[in-house]
Amino acid sequence: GEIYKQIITAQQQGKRLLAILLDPDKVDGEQLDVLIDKIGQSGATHILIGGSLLFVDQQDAIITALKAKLTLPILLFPGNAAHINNRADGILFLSLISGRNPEYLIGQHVQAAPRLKQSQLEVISTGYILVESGKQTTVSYISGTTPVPNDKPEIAVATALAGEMIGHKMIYLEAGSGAQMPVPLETVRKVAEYITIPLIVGGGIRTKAHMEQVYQAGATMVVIGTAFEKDNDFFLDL
Ligand code: 1GP
Repeated sequence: GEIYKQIITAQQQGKRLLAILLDPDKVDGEQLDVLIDKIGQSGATHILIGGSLLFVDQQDAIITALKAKLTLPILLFPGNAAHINNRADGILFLSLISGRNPEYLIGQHVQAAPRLKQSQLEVISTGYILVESGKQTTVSYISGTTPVPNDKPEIAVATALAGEMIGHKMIYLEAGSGAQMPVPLETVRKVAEYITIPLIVGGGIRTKAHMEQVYQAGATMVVIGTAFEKDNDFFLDL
């Protein structure tokens, strides 16, 4: 439980955690060394790896290369049970609690559990809440679920509270990778106010000013994927 303990400590001390999300399908294998150096210089505290689909079979190679150079904890951010990889340090065991598709609430988890039991991965149960963000996102389409309406923070709050009461250890408010509209700050603020477990926020965060606002609103961890993918120097002046 080391990774989760550190996240809880950070939350208690009001420290900000920053995760870089690497989607294996979007990583240029030829540029991996450069990318890893940039991650090392970024100030990130965690690396998330995963995506909805895996076209390119390079998750293993990416994790191996990351481990050779960096000591940051690597957490799987899986699209389904097939994406489990024992080389990572832990897994966000995501339950898509904003949706009503049993496959992503419990089905994939049943398939994953025996493999996770045999692995060394630290399993961190995470209530995953998808918030409407303009154009339909991959995660909404693939999961066949409707996100929480963007102008209904109270639904996000009730969902997050239910997630905490069910026993999830963290809540992840997600607009979806490359989202047109990120999770509204008001929603982040209200959810952070009601839950006691750490709050992760990601999707469509493109500027450092916006990152700052998301932390101010109460996020313990901010996740940046696309902005870093497009510009590997995104974090340099952080
Ligand atoms: C997606 O929250 C993450 O699952 C990151 O989103 O790619 O938009 O930064 P971006």
